[in-house]
Amino acid sequence: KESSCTMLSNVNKESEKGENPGIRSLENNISGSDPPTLAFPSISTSDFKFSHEKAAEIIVEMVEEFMDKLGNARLVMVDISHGSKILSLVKAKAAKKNICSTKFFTFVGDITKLKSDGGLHCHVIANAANWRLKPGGGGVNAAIFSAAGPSLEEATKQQAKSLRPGSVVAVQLPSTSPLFNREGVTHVIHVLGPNMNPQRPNYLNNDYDEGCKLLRDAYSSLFQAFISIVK
Ligand code: AR6
Repeated sequence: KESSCTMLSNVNKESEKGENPGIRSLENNISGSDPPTLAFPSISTSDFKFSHEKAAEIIVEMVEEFMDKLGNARLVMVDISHGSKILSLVKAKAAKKNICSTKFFTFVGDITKLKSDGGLHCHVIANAANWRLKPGGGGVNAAIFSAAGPSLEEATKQQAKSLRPGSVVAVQLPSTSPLFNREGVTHVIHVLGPNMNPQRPNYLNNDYDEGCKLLRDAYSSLFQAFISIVK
């Protein structure tokens, strides 16, 4: 198990040129069929104003906890911006731990165009949702609902009407969705993270004891839901 990870990460390093290490060559050369992959954004750290430092700590901790449960599946943390602070923090923290770099890595790109723009096929993507599970509102939520088309809103409504902070709902994308057809995304997992923005619902008023607990719950539920989908 360990040797196959070492072998893969060497290939990964050798082909590393820019911010996104050797994804195309990994996909083309090593795996005939893509390993089941979850792409997730940093939950709560933009509009919800959660501490980047605390979030990075929790992300790496939760990824580490789930490593052994992944089988051949992998987790990819995505951010749209090249200067992403949270991505750099997570990358640095993950490098200090014994985390297999082919089972977990960071990637710069639009989560709605990972395959078409980035050559990275992700079967499942996570959304940083709002409690009403509504489209719009900016950020990654607006991008995913817009790229997926109205069928995502319909399919979501059939699963749940609202979300509690720290919880998730997994939605299978109807085959009519452009996100399914163009990007090969089969599921969207909506995640509601803790909110530290006084102008948004469920404001935690800087209570990071509760906030960190809820963010751990959110990632744990997300990774568990992904594993249930792909196993
Ligand atoms: N692709 C990849 N990453 C993205 C994209 C994209 N297209 N767009 C944004 N990000 P946010 P939150 C990154 O604010 O803090 C919404 O209005 C972004 O850089 O989307 O959990 C909802 O309706 C950041 O790192 O989510 C909620 O009300 C990360 O995605 C509220 O915002 C999450 O930023 C949720 O706030």
